[in-house]
Amino acid sequence: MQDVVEKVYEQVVARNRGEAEFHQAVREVLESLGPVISKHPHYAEDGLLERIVEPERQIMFRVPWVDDAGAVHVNRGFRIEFNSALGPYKGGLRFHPSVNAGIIKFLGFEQIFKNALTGQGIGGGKGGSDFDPHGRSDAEVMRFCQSFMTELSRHIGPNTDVPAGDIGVGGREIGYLFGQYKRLRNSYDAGVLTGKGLAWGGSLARTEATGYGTVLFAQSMLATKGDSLEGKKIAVSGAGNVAIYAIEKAQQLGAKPITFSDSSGYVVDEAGVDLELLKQVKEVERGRVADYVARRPGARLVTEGRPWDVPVDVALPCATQNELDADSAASLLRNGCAVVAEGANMPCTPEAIEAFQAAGILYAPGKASNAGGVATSALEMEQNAGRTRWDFATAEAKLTGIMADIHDSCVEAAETYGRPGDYVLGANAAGFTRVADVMIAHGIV
Ligand code: NDP
Ligand code: 2IT
Repeated sequence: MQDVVEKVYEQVVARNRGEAEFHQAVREVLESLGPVISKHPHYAEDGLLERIVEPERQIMFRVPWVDDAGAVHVNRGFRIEFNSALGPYKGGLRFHPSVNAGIIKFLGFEQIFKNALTGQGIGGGKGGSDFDPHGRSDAEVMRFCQSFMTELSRHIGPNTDVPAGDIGVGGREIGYLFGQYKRLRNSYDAGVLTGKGLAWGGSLARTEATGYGTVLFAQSMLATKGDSLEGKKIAVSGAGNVAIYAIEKAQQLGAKPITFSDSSGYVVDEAGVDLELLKQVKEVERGRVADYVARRPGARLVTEGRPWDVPVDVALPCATQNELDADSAASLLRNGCAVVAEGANMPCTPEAIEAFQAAGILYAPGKASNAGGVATSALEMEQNAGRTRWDFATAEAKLTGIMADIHDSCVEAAETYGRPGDYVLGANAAGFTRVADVMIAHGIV
């Protein structure tokens, strides 16, 4: 790392003790900024770097709720409003027992640059809770969401901060959150949340957008080599929103996804994933991956490890952070995998990324390849503001155009800063310069 960025990194570590994931996300961005600052030293002036790594506002609150048996639980709620240079804070809410300030901060930090890459007017933020929705009844999830929103509602608004879904937060949770917000404010502010139901302000293609966008990005990377996804075998991790729609788009483009996973293990289905069955098990029944295997002859369940040992051409990590480490990367490379596109946020460890880059394969960081979700959230906000509704084809065409533009911005920035084909440098440099130019225009705030 260059001296100037190294100093900023050391400050981040000292001021945010023990927040390993946040340090990791900051380090990756700062490492990319060396060549940018060498060429344009003004980006290191006026405390710009020091300001960009410090959230504008961090909110942490108590979320008390009562379970079906009458027992009281106390969870912790978070909203990190990281950067509003480009627009209202925008980013998802994650409900998972592993959530803490460092996790939300890493996600909020990534979101700044991801949102900048979309070219839309959205700042960066993230929130969530250490609440675990697994095994909870609808009524318990509703009471939790109502308590969470009772506090969060003071801090958000269609022009201030616009949350959406992430791990553990899908259509059901967004519904309960919206219902409570509307009740507290006595105002139908559709644009305060995205990922809404289609009958009450949601956008067609938002459900599909993150997974679809990730696969479209992989297709664009392959196109730079005169290749495509047609006929490629794919390993997908996760079995949630991102994984399911990555599998759907990959199948539409003629590829063959053969794995998916959840925290109980991974499934290998050499015949190709039966998507209708997977949706039935995961979206309708909220079941486990074993329920798929029980109904699918030929599919097998592996309860140890992750799907990266299965020989494939393309890997799409779509579950969670640091789920693909150096050993997994070595195994993918040994088996001839030539494309990795991140559907999740920060799923590959720094050592895995280094291995992919050293091997010269196509590797896309999540802030570029999974930006289709938030981009379509911004399209949802646009429809809400105009009190209009586009059909599926219109929304999907816009998503496709945005993903192609993000891909091209990454390629161009990587070339500008002397590392053609380096999508990490490309995404960080292109995202950073968009935010930084506006921060400079706004003065020292
Ligand atoms: P979901 O909650 O719909 O699905 C998450 C999936 O990942 C589940 O199968 C879950 O299994 C698995 N998973 C989560 N945490 C772990 C863990 N610690 N260990 C093993 N498996 C785990 O979430 P999404 O699909 O929405 O999100 C997946 C990833 O994509 C996240 O990194 C998220 O930040 C990112 N992302 C999501 C976007 C969106 O629009 N939803 C947009 C951009 C990025 P289990 O149910 O067993 O926990
Ligand atoms: O990580 C992400 O980009 C998301 N979870 C989606 C955020 C959003 O506001 O749609």
